[in-house]
Amino acid sequence: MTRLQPDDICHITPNLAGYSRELEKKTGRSLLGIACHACNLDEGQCKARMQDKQICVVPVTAGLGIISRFSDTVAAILTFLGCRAKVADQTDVSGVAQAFASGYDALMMADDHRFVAIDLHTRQVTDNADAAGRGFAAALDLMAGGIRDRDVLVLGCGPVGASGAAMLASLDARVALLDKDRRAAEWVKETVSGRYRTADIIIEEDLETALSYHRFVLEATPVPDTITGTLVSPEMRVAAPGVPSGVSAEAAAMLGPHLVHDTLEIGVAVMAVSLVYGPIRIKR
Ligand code: PYL
Repeated sequence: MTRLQPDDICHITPNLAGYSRELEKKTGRSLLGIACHACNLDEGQCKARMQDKQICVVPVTAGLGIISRFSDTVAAILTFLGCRAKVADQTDVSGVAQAFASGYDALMMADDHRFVAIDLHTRQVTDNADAAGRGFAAALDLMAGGIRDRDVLVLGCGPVGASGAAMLASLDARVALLDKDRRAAEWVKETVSGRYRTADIIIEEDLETALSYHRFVLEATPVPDTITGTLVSPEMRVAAPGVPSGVSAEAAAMLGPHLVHDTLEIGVAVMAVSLVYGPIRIKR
């Protein structure tokens, strides 16, 4: 997992309303709307239940330590969505103890390996990588006007790509996978095929060839410039949860409103909605 830098997130808090409006223009749904779509939930009902959730964000000093503004930004996203969120006064074990002792419903915390939301009542754990994969797949579904029976290319078969591929398969897309490590793609194909009616998942070998005939792309690699300007076509729609983004600056400018990318917002929104509604089964 690529570690976020303060510069990757410092713009988020002051721009949450603007970002949500931008998502609405691109996908037809707000930040909360995309998260609800990812969890197959009604946005109105979800909004009403968000305010019942008290979530404690616990800063973690382990490993490479605190990322400046990380916890504040997560709390700001949760607050924007309508939850009651607060950053713990203390870090690590003391922060976790505070979350339990003060009666919070859930906590969120991240070290260098995992970023999780834990429901303190049900013990449900939601992983950010899984949430981001689902959230961006949902955004792609919306940008496509329905991904059912469409060909979708998933670039990168790590945890985010795997989750996105599963979500897209659950929506009955025809999924193609590409990873520089073919075994990763084979593992995702096997896992997703086992869960969904998806005997038709294919593995692509060559990036340029695959991009030449795929209109819908989930870019889930952490490799900058995976999609460059020369590989972009006017009809392409790209959802890019990768950190750093695999979409080059030139490609991003060419895609314009047909690209959804962020570093934290959609993943955190899906985590929050999952907390509100408990375990989500993504198969429709
Ligand atoms: C959460 C993200 C998504 C992308 N990369 C992941 C990352 O940066 N993980 C590290 C998070 C560390 C947070 C730090 C803190 O401030 O509490 N321990």
